[in-house]
Amino acid sequence: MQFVEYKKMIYLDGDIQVYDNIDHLFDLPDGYFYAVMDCFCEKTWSHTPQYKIGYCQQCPDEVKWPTEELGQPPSLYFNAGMFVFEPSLHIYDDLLKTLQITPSTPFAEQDFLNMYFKEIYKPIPLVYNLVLAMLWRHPENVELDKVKVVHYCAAGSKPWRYTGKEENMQREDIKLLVKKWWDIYKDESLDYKNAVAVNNQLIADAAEAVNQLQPLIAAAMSQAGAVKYVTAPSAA
Ligand SMILES: [Mn+2]
Ligand SMILES: [Zn+2]
Repeated sequence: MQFVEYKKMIYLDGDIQVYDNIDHLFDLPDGYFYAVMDCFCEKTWSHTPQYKIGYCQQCPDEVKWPTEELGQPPSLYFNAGMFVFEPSLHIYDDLLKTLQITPSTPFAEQDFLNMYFKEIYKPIPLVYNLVLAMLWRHPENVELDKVKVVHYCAAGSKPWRYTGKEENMQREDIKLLVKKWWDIYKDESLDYKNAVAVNNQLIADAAEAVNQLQPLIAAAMSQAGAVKYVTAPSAA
């Protein structure tokens, strides 16, 4: 699969659910890599200087980046669970080549993609990839009813193995989002097979309707034909 027939695509992790139409993302200007900025506040970030000094790009004014000690602030860093990109065989080859000479880092492909696309990365609003930790780390940035895409990435939040025992997992917003995932999962009208079956039935119904109309259509055609072949007046 090369996908080169597509101009733009949206990658989504398997632990992501889309709750609203996001087609308009395909209309974003070409030439950029779009994704939502990550949050550095959870323990999974404890290996980073950001975490150590309590700096997060989601609230860059709370703890300012100490430029004098640490130099320029780090580039904006995206969560790679969702991104808008332009398929390209050239970039594909170059990604593989670059990977060969890149030392591995704790956030594996996410770190790599951030490094590789640093120059053309453009942040998009967090409604396109709600990283769950945002709910308790930066609640002032989140309007839950506006969120279109939810990323069940926090420890214990995967809906298919949710127990509610891990930290923060008893929050009402989390319970609501887990229920929302199950509602979609159980909705048979959204199943691909059902969709195909429904579509086939519609086609069959339409064909049957045309069959029943056939005598009428034939009659109409012959009448039309009769009109058509009326001899034109010689003077025309
Ligand atoms: Mn994920
Ligand atoms: Zn944060």
